[in-house]
Amino acid sequence: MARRRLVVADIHGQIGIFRHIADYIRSCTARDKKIEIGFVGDYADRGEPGEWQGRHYADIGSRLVYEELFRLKGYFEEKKISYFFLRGNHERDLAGWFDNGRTTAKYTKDLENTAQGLRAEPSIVPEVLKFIEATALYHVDEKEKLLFVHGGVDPKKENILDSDPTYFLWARDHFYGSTRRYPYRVIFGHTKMTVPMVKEDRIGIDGGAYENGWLNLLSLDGSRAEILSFNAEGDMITRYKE
Ligand SMILES: [Mn+2]
Repeated sequence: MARRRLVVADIHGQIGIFRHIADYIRSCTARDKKIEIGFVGDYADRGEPGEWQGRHYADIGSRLVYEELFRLKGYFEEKKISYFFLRGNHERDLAGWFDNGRTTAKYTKDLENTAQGLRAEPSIVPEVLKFIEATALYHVDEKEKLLFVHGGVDPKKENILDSDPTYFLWARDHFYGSTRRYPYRVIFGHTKMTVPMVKEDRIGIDGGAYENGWLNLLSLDGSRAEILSFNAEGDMITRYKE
């Protein structure tokens, strides 16, 4: 029997919304410990502004999201709930920023803000870097023929698992717009879609939370996909249902 999965789209430091999703995950897994929880990456960057110990930060949300992720990870381990954290292009950028101050130019200001929020209490930085290092480029279920990835895959590769890491992190329309029939149902984030793309061989779940205030959560039960969306007030709507 197929297992149920809950997969969180690109969080991008939206702590106000993510807290509701974390609570939802805790309540679902308290009832059913067999649910697997997945994250498709882009946890930080462009996060919420706010106060931290009396000081204002342009992005404190990214820090708070990491803290919540670490709490969740501890909870999964304690309760023996399976999970996976994938790497997004923003994780690679953030790690590069801490490593040598260099990164994709257009994100520099956002990364500076994220780094400042993390350095508000710098002991979290090595923990974040360790977390990023442990993230996977993809997660695959060969039995159910499911592939989870941040950006996408190279449609020209016979075995799409041989795609270059740049594809896993960055792929856009040449991947999801391809006429090829993929051998897996590829679940991906990275590209904001007002209407989620749900096809037999691909599901795009990033709704662009940092722009519109709604963060998507895919519930996948066998081949049945349902996309829920949460806002900071804790409202939950169904964006897609099969
Ligand atoms: Mn991305």
